Amino acid sequence: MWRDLLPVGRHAGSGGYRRYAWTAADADCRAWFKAQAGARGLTYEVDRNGNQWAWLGDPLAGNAVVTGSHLDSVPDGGAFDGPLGVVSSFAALDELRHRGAQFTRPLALTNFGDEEGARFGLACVGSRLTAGQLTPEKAYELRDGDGVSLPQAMERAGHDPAAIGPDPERLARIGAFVELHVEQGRALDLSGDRVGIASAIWPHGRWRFDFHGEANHAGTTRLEDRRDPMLTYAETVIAARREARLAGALATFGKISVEPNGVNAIPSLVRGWLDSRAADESTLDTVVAGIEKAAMEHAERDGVDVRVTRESFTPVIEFEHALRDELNRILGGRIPVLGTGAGHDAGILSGSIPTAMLFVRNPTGVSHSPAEFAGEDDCVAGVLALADVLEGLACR
Ligand code: HGY
Ligand code: MN
Ligand code: MN
Repeated sequence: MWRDLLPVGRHAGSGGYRRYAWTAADADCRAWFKAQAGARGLTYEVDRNGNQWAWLGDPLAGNAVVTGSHLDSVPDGGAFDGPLGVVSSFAALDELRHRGAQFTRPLALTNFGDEEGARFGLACVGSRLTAGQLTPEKAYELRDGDGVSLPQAMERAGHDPAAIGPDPERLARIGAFVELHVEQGRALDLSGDRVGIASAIWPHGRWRFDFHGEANHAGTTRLEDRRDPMLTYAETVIAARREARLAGALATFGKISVEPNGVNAIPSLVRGWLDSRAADESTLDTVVAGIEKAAMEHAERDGVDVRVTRESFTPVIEFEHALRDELNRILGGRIPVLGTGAGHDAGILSGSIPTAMLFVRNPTGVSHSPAEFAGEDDCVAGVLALADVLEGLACR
């Protein structure tokens, strides 16, 4: 399964993945998921928001145990972030069938669409729509870098955008959702464990900073006559690092767009996207406020106008303790429980249903990079742990 998926959406030059929502690469990933479901005789469906489901047992019976993750990637992402959870779900089902496990609850395997938000800028679109945390109206406003709207992209990919929206009936039929994910950090490498359980997800958000300056000639405009937004942007990036360091938080400007983006032209507009995360919301608020304040002060000095728009925000997620402790009990009680700064569909869904996460050791901690890696032994340990958890939850 793993090898079948590896080449899909992989960029030859970077070795990274470009599996963006509703693109051809995404369609190939979806076709792979449907084929794996069919090969196991599972009942396949696509829900109103484009998430894929593969059912064993009656999808309408209720109290289902669901496991899965996402197949889309960040630009030049790694092979494991998302796909490891989906492949492990199918492999865990194979293992349970090998064990002759008798299911007493419906089981579903899922691929949640557009988790990374790489194309339309908002993470976890499939699960947010389903959980009612993103309204169809707001979803309709999302556009990619070429101005293609989310509904247009869905339509071109063969999914009816008119259907998108909350799906409380579906969520009401789920008793527990467990997502296995490669760890995006080194806690398990440092503790020497193959598998961990999630305790919480840090609050995090995305803010777009628009720096409006004055386009002019790079070769003839005196420095004192410039209103250069790139200068203000650069000062803001430095301020972001300072604010984050002082607060023990995280702040990243990873994406920028420049107009007109000419080597010999002072830009008229620089857009920078801030991703900031902290262990608690008040710290996060302080960090972002500090960065905004610095941006305004530098903009004042540079004769630049800056506007900040919050594009997404996810409050702190505390995974349900009962399910978290049940997983630990099933796995022998000595599994490390660790927090994370990475967002996940399980985090979004935790507002609607009991959810939990299993992490698989990532020896370097590197993620959102072609260098992302997890060893086969650790991945197998993850599959067996997921199989044990599913057996403990759905086969008693
Ligand atoms: O950004 C995140 O934390 C996740 O990878 N979507
Ligand atoms: Mn990710
Ligand atoms: Mn992920």
